[in-house]
Amino acid sequence: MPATLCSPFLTQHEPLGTMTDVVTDAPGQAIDDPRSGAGVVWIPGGTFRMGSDRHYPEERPVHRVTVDGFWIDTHPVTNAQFARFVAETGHVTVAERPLDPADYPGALPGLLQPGALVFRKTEHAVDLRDLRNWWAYVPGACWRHPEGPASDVSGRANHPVVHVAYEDAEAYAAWAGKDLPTEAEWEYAARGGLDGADYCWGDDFTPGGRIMANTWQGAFPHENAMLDGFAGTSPVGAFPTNGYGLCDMAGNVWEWTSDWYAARHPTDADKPCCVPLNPHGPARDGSFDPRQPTIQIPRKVVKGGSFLCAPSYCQRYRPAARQPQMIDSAMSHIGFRCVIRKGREP
Ligand SMILES: [Ca+2]
Repeated sequence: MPATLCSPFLTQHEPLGTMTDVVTDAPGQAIDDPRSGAGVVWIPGGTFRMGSDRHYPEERPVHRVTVDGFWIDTHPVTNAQFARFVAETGHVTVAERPLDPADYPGALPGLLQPGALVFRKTEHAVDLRDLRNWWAYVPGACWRHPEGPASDVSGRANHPVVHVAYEDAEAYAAWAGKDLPTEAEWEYAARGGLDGADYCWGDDFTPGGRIMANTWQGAFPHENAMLDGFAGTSPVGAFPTNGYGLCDMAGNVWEWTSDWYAARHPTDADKPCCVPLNPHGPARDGSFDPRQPTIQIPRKVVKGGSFLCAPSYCQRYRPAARQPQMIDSAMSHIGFRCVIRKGREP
């Protein structure tokens, strides 16, 4: 197996040590998390430049942040891992539960059946300002049936689980003895030690012509050239790892973080002494969507972009990129990974 590719099977069958063996200033030592059996890597703490002043407005301003060291899953939680969690706990995901009409004033009855939002490639070019052109609410769609009741995850055990709302991700993390990452932790890990770089691997999107992440090639959303080999999600480990040995920190699926969303980052600290340590994001009440005032569902930050991010439409396959997501959202391009903070090692 090439050293630049990560594999959950490598880390599951060839553990390199235990969590307490790890030298805390050295990154990249993948070991088994003894609770969930997932590969985790120690990310040494440090200060980095979070955000970007060169891309979308919500990524501004660049500001310094310090995070303590933490463990993070080497890849997004897979269908196989999520299935084990469900088998052991009986967890029923948000997308599988009946909806309360009180939470969705004005919604058509057909939209109140359990289900999830499924991406559908269009036949031709559409108005890119209207997401309804390619997102369909599909009753019966859920993590077990990603495209609807007639679909399943056979052959996709090693793909990231999708259609998980925030509380599903939280429940998984609690079961695994972990937490969801803050946005700062997630971005710091995604940068892989390349402070200030545009991408997880440097400043060139396709170094030497190589596609480094599962994104969308072609004119979105009607022409998926699939030059990376994948129309939808891909198995974790199909693309090169970043400098910390992490898979899929760009593309494949968006990943939940624990931070509430605000449309801008805080400004940079005036002095090194005042750089925020382990920030947890802004307050919940500011996270609501101002364009939809009748919907009072708070929004968390998701990171990393997905297989739907295209240079022509959404260049969010970058560590600084971020997007707000209502916490009840179950979509075919959102998954998650977990962290373990110091002092919580099993
Ligand atoms: Ca792709």
